[in-house]
Amino acid sequence: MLHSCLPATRTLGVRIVLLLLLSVVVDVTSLTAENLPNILFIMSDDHAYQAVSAYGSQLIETPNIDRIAREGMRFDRCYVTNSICGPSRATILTGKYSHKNGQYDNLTKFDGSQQTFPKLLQEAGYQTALIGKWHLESDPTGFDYWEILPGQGKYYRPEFITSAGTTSVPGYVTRITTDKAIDWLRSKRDIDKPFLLMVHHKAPHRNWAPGADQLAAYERQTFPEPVSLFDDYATRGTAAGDAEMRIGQMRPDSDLKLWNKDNTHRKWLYEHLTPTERAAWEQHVDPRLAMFEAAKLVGPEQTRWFYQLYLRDYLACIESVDDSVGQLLDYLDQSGLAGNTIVVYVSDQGFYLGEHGWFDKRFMYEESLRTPLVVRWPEIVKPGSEEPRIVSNLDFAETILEAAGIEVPADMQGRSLVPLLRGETPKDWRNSFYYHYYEGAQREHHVPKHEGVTTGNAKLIHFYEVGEWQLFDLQADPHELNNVWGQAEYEPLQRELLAELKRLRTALEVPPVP
Ligand code: SGN
Ligand code: CA
Repeated sequence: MLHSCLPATRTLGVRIVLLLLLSVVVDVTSLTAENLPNILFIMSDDHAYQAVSAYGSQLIETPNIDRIAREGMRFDRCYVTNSICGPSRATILTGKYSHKNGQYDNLTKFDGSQQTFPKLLQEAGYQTALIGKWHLESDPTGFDYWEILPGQGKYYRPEFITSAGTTSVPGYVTRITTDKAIDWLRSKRDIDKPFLLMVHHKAPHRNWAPGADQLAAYERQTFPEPVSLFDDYATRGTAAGDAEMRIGQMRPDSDLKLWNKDNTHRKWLYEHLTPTERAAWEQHVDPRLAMFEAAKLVGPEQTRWFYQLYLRDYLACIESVDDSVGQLLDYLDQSGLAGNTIVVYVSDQGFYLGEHGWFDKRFMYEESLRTPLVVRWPEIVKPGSEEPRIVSNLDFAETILEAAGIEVPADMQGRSLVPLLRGETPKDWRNSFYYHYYEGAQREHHVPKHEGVTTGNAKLIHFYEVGEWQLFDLQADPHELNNVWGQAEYEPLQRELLAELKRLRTALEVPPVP
């Protein structure tokens, strides 16, 4: 395809001339600037693939996200490089691992002076916009237009920062972010230029506060429990056992909204609500507290109850995200943009919905390593395709650059997904993937630093901060409950993965760890 063989020209004008020149010798129809694809990149925060019906969720229907999958491609093994917000976002922007882009954890301020894919698109004549969660501390660079939430942002009456200052907007964050995105598409962009619009939702991040309209959506449902809700962490040492992210450790007030009238979280939230929103919340949570107090649950029974409340709120937050996807897709249809716009839906990482008894992310275990990813690209992606190969948030920058006809810089560490999107089967596609989590046991949730390698069928993890190794045969043990490190029958697999870890560390130039 022509796009991939275009040289790295930096201005749209030069690229159009080149395209026209090439059109003399190449018989393709997509040779005008109007045909450069737009990119709508929608990302949520902490959306587990277990809560997407396109992935077979037993918990929720997500018809709009599913529509992208149905009309495009569903990726079944999209792994993140470092399963936490800031680092994932930095990897997406740079196409590089944390040790190359400097964003090791959520505490670091992103170095916005470095190369990012929005900057390269901008230099090539694209119009670039970002709306929603950013969480990288420094001001965005490479965007013609940006409106971001400060830090984690608020669910209700959120503040938005622009280069001109901060404003707070009454209402619910997912809806406001969507309205701002549609407003930008409708009236703020230059219709003569192709665009990149990144819409970054706060939802469904902790503390899982649903929109007033969605509060009751799941309140009467009872959800199946995952097999490892009462994981005893046997065979997985202190690395898993000492993490503080068990459902039973949730805060009843802020996490589960079991609050009485004087509760500080309740007071804080209610101050941010409109009168209508407040009435909906009171009607919703007051009976919850009454039922909880009447039940007097302790131990495992309390954990079971917490799990149900957690999922009710978490899924109701996703309901708003799925609605947002629907509104954005509708706008593309109504405006005539749909045919020439690549639509991506992804989360910044995966999330635990009770597996291993947990909420949150960070670990290299499957639920947080793997993130949902669906992509629609009319005319290019065969509708309803499913892609089982290992892909990563490391690949997004390269993919979008190639789709826009821009040469991928040699120092990016991922690989363009364009061949996979075209339905090709590259023989040299990656068979293994390197992961590294840096925040460490001293930080929130006490997950020790670790690195590892997975082939999708087997996984090796080195929790070097606490000196523990884990090895999983994912085919025999998909829930990762049985660490077989050091077992004689797995010695060949162990040796193979140790060698692969070493190979990947060298190829990716990862500095030594203690
Ligand atoms: C907050 C949450 C944590 C969560 C981090 C990082 N605590 O600190 O549970 O792991 O964000 O999330 S809370 O009490 O403030 O809700 S991330 O997605 O931004 O990386
Ligand atoms: Ca996140």
